Amino acid sequence: MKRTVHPLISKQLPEDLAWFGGRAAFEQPLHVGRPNVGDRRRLHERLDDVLDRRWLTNDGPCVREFESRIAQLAGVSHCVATCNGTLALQIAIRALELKGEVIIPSYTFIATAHALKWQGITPVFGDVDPATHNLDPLQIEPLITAQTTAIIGVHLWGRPCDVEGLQAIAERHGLALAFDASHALGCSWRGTTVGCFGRAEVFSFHATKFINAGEGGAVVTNDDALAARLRLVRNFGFAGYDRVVELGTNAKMGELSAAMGLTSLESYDQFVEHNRSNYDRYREALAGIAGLSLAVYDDRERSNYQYVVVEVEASQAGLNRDQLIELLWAENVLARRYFYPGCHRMEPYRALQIPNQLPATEALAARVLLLPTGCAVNSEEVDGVCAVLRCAVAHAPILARRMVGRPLRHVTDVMSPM
Ligand code: T4K
Repeated sequence: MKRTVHPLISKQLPEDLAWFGGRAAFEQPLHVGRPNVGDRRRLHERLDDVLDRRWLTNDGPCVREFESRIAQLAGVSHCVATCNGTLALQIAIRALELKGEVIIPSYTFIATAHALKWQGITPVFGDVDPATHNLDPLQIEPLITAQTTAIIGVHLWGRPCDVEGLQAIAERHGLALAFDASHALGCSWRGTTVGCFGRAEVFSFHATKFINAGEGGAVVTNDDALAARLRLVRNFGFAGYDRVVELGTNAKMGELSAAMGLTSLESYDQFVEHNRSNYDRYREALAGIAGLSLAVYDDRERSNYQYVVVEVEASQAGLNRDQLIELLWAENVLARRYFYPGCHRMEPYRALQIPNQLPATEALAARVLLLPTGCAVNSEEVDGVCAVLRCAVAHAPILARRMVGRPLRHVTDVMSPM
């Protein structure tokens, strides 16, 4: 699909904005999670090989190769590939024998919480550090009870958790530590690649991730026994043709997904480079816009730069996050409110929460805006998105007045007090 910024469209005056009747900046929607597509020819070759072999799933050669490449990339001895990241979390939780209560952040994709609840385990939500958006070790100890069995940190946006801080608490209280590393393939913390931390880490290879298998996931670990258990649980608990030795499920990755994943991995450097270049462009272009701050990736670490995350300080920008989303969608920029409104405000967790318990999470859920990036977004389009934001903030007082009382078309639910 060809998508261009309209060359003659200027975003200078309030009436230039599409929400107020101007022409939209983009003819086609600009998405946050447009899949990266690698070398099609290689993909087609691989798919032909899969079909020629007539081996479509159940530990086929593409899956095994994919596992070995991911293990190598993450610097671990084992990778167990799955059909998606959610099932990877579920089999990790099962194989680690977690039960009772597990502490996780609420500021994450809902799958982190659901993977626990699905197995009768209560997710207990810890608050995040407003600077890193990750689980704050200082908030965890008051949440530990006799039922707590583990902490699962989430390396949000690919920025790793305070692994050492979480490890110290886990050790002090005899808890398992694992990580939802869905965003963090190839990222590092203090020079060590994500994958090596805790008992196990989980990746997602969903279409919207920078390395994708269409749908896919993986658990990685350095623990031989755990890896063997993960393989059993992934495949119904089969230990041989006719021997089931434990309660398993079907979480297997198929060959077609692995073929896509392998092809994606071959373009790893190019994808990261493209993300990095978009991120740098956003950083430059957003720098002077009042009230907008870009979440920064630490230059000393390896990052995949797959998310462009902006925090909106409404008192400085003159417009709040939801008003900016509204203006952007009208321009065909489909910015997102990840991870609004926080898992603790979603079902089936709402009833368990105490109001005002997660102030940093609540603040982020109201401020964070994700902007389009990935290989489907080029630098000219980044400039187009930033031009809309610059225009909006420059005319914020007028726009805010005009928007008052007019229903927001694209932002349907607004966070209310708990
Ligand atoms: N833990 C964490 C921390 C996660 O972020 C996730 C997934 C998981 C666990 C679970 O992993 P998986 O079981 O999903 O492997 C998307 C993804 O569906 C989800 O994988 C991802 N996190 C989450 C952050 O984002 P939605 O609800 O935003 O998806 P959707 O359909 O609105 O798509 C996002 C954007 O991408 C849209 O603008 C449309 C565009 N898109 C999407 C697809 C699927 C495309 O252009 N092409 C496509 O094929 O959740």
